[in-house]
This record gives sequence, structure tokens and C-alpha cells, in this order.
Amino acid sequence: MRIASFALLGCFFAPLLAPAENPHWIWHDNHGKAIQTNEVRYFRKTFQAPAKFTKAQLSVAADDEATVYLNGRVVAAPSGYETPVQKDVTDQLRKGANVIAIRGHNIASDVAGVIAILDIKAGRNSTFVPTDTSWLSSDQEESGWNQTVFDDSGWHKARDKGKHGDKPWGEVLKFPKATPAEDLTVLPGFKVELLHSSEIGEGSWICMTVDPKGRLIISPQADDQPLLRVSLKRSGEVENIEKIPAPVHQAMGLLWANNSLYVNGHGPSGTVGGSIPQEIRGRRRARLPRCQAWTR
Ligand SMILES: [Ca+2]
Repeated sequence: MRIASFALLGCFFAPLLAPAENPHWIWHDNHGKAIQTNEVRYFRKTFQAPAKFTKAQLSVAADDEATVYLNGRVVAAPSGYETPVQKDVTDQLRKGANVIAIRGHNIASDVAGVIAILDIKAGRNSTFVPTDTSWLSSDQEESGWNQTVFDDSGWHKARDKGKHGDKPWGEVLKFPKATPAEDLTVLPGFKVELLHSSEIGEGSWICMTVDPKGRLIISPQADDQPLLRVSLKRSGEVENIEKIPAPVHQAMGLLWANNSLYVNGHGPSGTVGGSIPQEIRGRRRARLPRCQAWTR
């Protein structure tokens, strides 16, 4: 029987945490007073980023909701501890001094907390910034509290409310993993050898084609996520993923033919079908074409 082997591309996040980097739930130290309904508390942590970082991924959850800032810019707003947020924050990270800050809001009950971990990658090495009692907290919103330059001498150490995995929240930051390849059922004559999980910012992959160089052109299922070009090693593992700066998203049809990439997806003027010009396909930072290029 002929066996056709192929790689499958998954659409789920990989687990993020190693035990040594386990973050803790934290909240403001109310010195014995019960946490109140609609209580709002502020948290901040300054840290140094490696000079040559390549990627930064944030995972965060809140009981009951939070706004997360990186160097003063909002990067995430989780709501409900069962629905954590995972976000690529590479663009908001700076070399050297940074500050991550969280405004936590307890909507109901006397149970409250925020939990987060920032994974900063520099090549194969990771530096982690987890929530713990080294974070500072305050019950007052002060001007500049979420900025790097801020006098936090009047703030106090956050109170530990339990490590990641503890009750009542559980392992909220353990994101689902793609199904193991051996668990998939395929048609006779086919075998799944390798399965790749998309990473943060790459979204849920819904459509794929192959270009003449053997690279995969992939569309995530979101209007704010670009098409991706995936280069594979001879072993089938992902070697490189590039964003294609074309103004078309959520492709439900992709085809490479006649030296062009044909797309059926969301364009600037709605759902369209068209071909992507060479300057978009071949360069990473090409000028965007006018809308007309997408509607013919
Ligand atoms: Ca609560």
C-alpha cells in the first residue's frame, strides 16, 4: 500500500509554562480587610529585556477583569479567569528597561487576583517575567503609574494568593495543545507524521496552498491577522514564518497558479477574489496596492 506522508498544521496554542516559571496569583495586601465588590487595584513590575530579544509573549488572566499595560500601552484586557488572554507583545517591548502594569478589577465576591507571565525569547533562550510578590501594588491610581519612569517608593509588595494551578482558579494559563498526530484518523493510504501548533499571533489557520518553492501560504481566521508564508525544513518542521503584507484576510480559498497567488477572502472593499501582485508576494515590506487591485 502506498503511504503518502504529509505535515498537518494545527490551530491551537502550545503549553507555555514550565514549573520553574510558574506565576502566582497576586492581589493588593488589604491588611486583613475583605476584598470588596468593585475593588480596583494597581500592580507594576519593572524589568530588563535582553538586548537581542526576538519575541515576547504575554499570558494573563484575571478574577474578574484587568487591563494590562506594557510601557504604558494597553496590550491585553482579560475578563473572567476562565478565559485567559495570550498575546504577542514583541512590538511593545523595548531593549533594556520595561514596565508591565496591571489594573485589576474585582467585579464580584471576595475572591480576586491577577496572574500573568511574559515569555521573552532571544533565539532559543527564554526570560520569564511572572507575577509574584516582587510586583508592587497600590490601591490608588496615580499619574504615570503604568510608565517606566515613576516613583513607586510608596507602593507595597503584592500579596501572594496562590501559585498557578491552585484553587479556586486551576491551571487557567495552560492553553490547549494540538491533537497528537497519532490520534488523527485519515483516509486509507495516508499517514500523519508531524503536526505543528500555530503560535501566538498566528491565529487559527483555515486555508492553505503551496507556492513553487514549496512554501506554504496560509490564511488565519481573523481580519487583523495577515496571510503567512511558511518555509519548511526537509524534515517537515517549520523553518521560518513570514507575514505577507497584503490587504486581504480570512481567505476561504487560496491557489497558486500562473505565477500568481489567487485569493478569495476579505479585502478592503469586502469579500473579493483576485491575484496578489508580485511586489506583495516577493517582499516582506512592500507598498500596499490600491483597492482596485483586489476587486478585479
Ligand atoms: Ca471575584
